[in-house]
Amino acid sequence: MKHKRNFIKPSWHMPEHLATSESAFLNRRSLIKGLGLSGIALATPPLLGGNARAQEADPSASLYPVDRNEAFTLERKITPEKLNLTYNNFYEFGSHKQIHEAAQALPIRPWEIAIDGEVEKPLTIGIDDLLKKMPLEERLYRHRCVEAWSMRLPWSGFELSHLVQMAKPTSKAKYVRFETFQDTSVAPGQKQFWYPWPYVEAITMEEAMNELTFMVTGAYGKPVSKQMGAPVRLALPWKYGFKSIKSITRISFVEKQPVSFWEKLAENEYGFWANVNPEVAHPRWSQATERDLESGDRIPTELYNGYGEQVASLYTDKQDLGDRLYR
Ligand SMILES: Nc1nc2c(c(=O)[nH]1)N[C@H]1C(S)=C(S)[C@@H](COP(=O)(O)O)O[C@H]1N2
Ligand SMILES: [Mo]
Repeated sequence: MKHKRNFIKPSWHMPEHLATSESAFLNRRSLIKGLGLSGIALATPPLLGGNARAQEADPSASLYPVDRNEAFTLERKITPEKLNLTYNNFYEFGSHKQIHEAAQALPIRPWEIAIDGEVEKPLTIGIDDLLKKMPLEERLYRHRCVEAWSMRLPWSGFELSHLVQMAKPTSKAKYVRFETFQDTSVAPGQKQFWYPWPYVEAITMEEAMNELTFMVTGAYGKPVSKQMGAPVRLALPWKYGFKSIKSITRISFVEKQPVSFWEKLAENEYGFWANVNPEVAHPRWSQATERDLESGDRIPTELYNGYGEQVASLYTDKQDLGDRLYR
């Protein structure tokens, strides 16, 4: 018999309108707007922690901005950077949206990424060496959280397929598994033992080679911020946001399907595939519409978050998985 572990539910285990941290945040925002103070009050404050390394300037800053790839554009406007910098999901720093100050404690240099598993030669590479090898470009992508809020942003980075080519996986490699850093001395959330740290996500090799699968190293024309997953995170715009793992330290090519962080916690709600689908409700809320973070407008959610043209073919042979493709 399977025994379900009891754990404290994150805010997105509640119906969205009951998530207090979020509604408190939105009220604060409209209050600030009303006072005309948004620029001052919402600006990210200077670093508060005592970690000297964390305060160093990002050595990759001179690489940005990079040229935009016009093949990836949007109909609606980009979500303001300030909103993106102050409304985040990053459970390592707390299970609410206002983790941006806490995340500044994360040291992002030196930052090594291990590439291992079913590859010709496992290796460890520093982020700045990796950045030199990869062709950087900017793309405008949508982002759809499983909690039913959404935004649009200009990511900079490189296609994961380039890294896969560099890694030379063997024919045994069927999945790519990603792991986030683990360090309780900087990430207080990781002291919450009921979560299965470190954060892990995984995709199939086919998904990894898809042109949409993007390794993000920058946003809004500069290095990606710590709260958004510096120095490197994934962007899988046709999947729910939790698949887009932040602050990656290990990329493994593996034979068996890995179990991801949220899947371990609640496999019936946050499955391996997690493709956006308006017709398959989360067990506790509808996915038919989403709330645009900036305007608050409810907009219809699209199948594969609007990226069907690029990714639908990945799943034509998997329709027998039914709802499991979507949750
Ligand atoms: N390591 C790690 N990666 C993560 C998360 C997290 O808690 N830890 N949250 C995920 C979720 S649920 C979402 S919606 C996005 C949020 O990215 P953003 O804060 O840049 O909007 O990051 C994803 N990646
Ligand atoms: Mo999310």
